[in-house]
Amino acid sequence: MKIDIVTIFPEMCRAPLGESIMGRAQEKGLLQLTVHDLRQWSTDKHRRVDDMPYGGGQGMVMACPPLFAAVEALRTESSRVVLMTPQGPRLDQALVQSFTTAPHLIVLCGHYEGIDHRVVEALVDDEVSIGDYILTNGAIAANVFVDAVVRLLPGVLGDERSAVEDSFSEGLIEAPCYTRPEDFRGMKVPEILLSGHHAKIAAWKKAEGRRRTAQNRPDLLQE
Ligand code: J9Q
Repeated sequence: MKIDIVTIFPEMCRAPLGESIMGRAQEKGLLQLTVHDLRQWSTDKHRRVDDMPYGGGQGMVMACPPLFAAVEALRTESSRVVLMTPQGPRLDQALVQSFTTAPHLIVLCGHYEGIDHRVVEALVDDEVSIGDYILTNGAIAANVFVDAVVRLLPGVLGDERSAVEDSFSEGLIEAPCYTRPEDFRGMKVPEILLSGHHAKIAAWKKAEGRRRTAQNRPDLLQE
């Protein structure tokens, strides 16, 4: 998969997406990631990419010309243009899945109070929010989005199983997990996990997963 991220804070994506599994996905040739500085498409002598809002209001608005120039330079027939914005549909695992078959993603990161709506209307295929809270800029959200998509690409995770079996892929939270020591300051690992009864352990994990889902995420149980 090819991914181009367009942001005024390229370092905010380069470091996080260069580490660990995302870094290895690139070394393995499974991900071709380029992080672009939007200012390179600014024609303003001060390299400005934003301007005052028409009709008044707080803050600045990201202007059309640099964003149009960026997308027009980067897009091909097969590109899907994604805008990180708190106004988009909320990202969940099903929406993440839907991006895994795209050969090319162009991820636009908004900043400031907003982005000229003509960008959304004319260029953007998908608006994506990573959750109901306000970030300082879209590059933070882009890291979350790219990580969630790329880890699902074939060959990216060493252990193919873990992509499918992780929390949420079955719509429920996982059972709690433990490692050595068996007794830490008097806090003991549940007996059943030490028993070696694989069927009983599986049943316990399923029940604990359900219990934790009901406790922490009742919204996941109401389909
Ligand atoms: C660009 N808060 O928030 C949640 N998902 C995306 C965002 C976001 C933000 C500010 C700018 C994206």
